[in-house]
Amino acid sequence: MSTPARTCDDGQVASGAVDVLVVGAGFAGMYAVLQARRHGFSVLGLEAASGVGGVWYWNRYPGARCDVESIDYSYSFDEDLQRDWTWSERYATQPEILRYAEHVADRYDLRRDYRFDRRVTAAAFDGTDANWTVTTETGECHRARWLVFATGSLSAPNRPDVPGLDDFGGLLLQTSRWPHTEVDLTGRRVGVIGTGSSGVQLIPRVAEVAARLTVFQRTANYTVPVLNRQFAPHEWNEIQRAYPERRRRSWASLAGTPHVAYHKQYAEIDEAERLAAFEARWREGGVLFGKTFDGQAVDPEINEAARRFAERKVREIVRDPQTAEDLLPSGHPVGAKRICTDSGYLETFNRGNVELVNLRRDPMVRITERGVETARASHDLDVLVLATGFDAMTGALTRIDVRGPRGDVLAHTWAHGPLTHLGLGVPGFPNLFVLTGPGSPAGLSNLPLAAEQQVNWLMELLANCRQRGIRTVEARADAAQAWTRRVDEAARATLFPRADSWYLGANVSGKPRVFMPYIGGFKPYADRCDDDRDGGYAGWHVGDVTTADAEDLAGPRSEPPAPVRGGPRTAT
Ligand code: N01
Repeated sequence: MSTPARTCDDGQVASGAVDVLVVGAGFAGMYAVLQARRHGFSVLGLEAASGVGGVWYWNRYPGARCDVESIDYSYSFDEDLQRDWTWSERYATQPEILRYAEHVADRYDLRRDYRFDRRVTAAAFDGTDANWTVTTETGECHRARWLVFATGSLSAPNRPDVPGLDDFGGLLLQTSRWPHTEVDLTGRRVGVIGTGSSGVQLIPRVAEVAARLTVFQRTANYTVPVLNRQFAPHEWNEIQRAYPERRRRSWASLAGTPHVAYHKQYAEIDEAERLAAFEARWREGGVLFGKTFDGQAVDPEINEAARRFAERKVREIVRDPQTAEDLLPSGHPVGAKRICTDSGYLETFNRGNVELVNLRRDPMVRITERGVETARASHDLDVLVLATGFDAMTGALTRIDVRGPRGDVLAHTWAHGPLTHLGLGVPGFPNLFVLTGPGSPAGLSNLPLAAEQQVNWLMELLANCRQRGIRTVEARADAAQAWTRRVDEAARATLFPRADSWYLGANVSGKPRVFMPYIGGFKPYADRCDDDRDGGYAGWHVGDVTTADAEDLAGPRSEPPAPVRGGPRTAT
């Protein structure tokens, strides 16, 4: 490819070049802006939304809450912040998490470095001055030495390819773009397409008020009651006392939370104890059921035992035998798609105003002006909700026209699946870094901690470059190929590739089937990043402007910088 890097006309450039430009104001982006500032860099944040919060800004559908416990799903970098914020519930709702994000933005005065309502549409690297030029939908251009994409793994909505979607005459909603004003569904005929985490949370809330709710299910999912509860005021003293140890365990864990599997191995115990262990996890509530035993995501026998247990729960709860049958997940191992967490989801199907349409038996034919037509029936609707998920991990980035100095286009480089070194850098794109994206453990970990780990590592690298007068850093092609192979091999060692999940891109038609997140664990990943640094950033070309062709990517072009010690906190 030989497309030249594009530059803005002078009249379009909104400001002089900054050191660091961060795209996105979710948890990763906000922390990147803060740490860039603390490291003494000039920084600019661009955000498509009108405020901070990322996924928690957009996903405002009724019932939205996080499936990671609130006391874990928060930043750990500042003990004063941790002490000053009080979560009201075990699993926080979307409004409370958004309030937390806004509180963080206020506390560190982050908005002063952000421009909102600026959707980034293009970025091009100018090899002559080693700067990125970043263009927004509003036509603004900005220049920066280092470009950090914190655009989120679950942010680009997946609009299903269903014939006639635009013909629908009623109100069409999407969970990931829910209106900011209240939507009154009282007494209306509502249809919901999609039964992943979003649909499973939304459906019970809609059923409470709708005249009639029709759920269009393509794949039944494993769902576990979340068993949410309010925190009592006196609990906070105990939570605060235990926080340091809880965080220490989380930083040393595989998923960024302090939880561990059952204390005995599945093979060592009898059937009664196995069932008791599953029951205990079920009663604990939430996604941990998917990790009851060590090896549950790897060993088909343990996984099958978990499946049988979950099946019994569905049959106990759902009264109509055919509906229960339709709600039984089949064809994918427990946990290989993100387990859903619910508040009364299965019970919803015992209501008289709720109908389940199993699209495997009664396929969707088209959307019409009046509603949804399946092979066997026409369903008239006032409101149709798409709970159809995301073009996950890569979608937010490949929708941006990102061009490197040798004409590489990111969407083309990733056409057969994402190629990254440590999920952080992409060969062909110097000075560009991706946070919580493909090749990182973020999609399978507690995101705020995953973001902190990557940002800490990145800022140490950038500070190091500044100290050494280094203008460019680019992931080496061989390192990226090796890391991408490792991401793939780690997934293949588990049962995860057996499910048509968003981890694999299988939910988006035409997307290559490649397992995208690193499943080897949060702490092992952090250690791998630290090894890379301690090896003198061995996976990167560290030097001046990269003008070489692909063959030249085989070795470092200048002395790599020595690691800077005593920087921000890391996972160890
Ligand atoms: O999206 P999904 P989501 N016709 O992709 C169906 C996180 N999250 O927004 O499975 C009919 O899981 C699709 O069917 P199938 C969490 O990590 C967390 O619900 O592809 N159906 C599926 O049922 C989660 O995993 C929280 O066969 C179609 C559904 O739409 C991730 O976000 C809350 C279809 C999409 O499910 C994504 O969850 C919400 C079509 N053409 C989200 N296209 C919590 O923290 C798609 N579907 C609790």
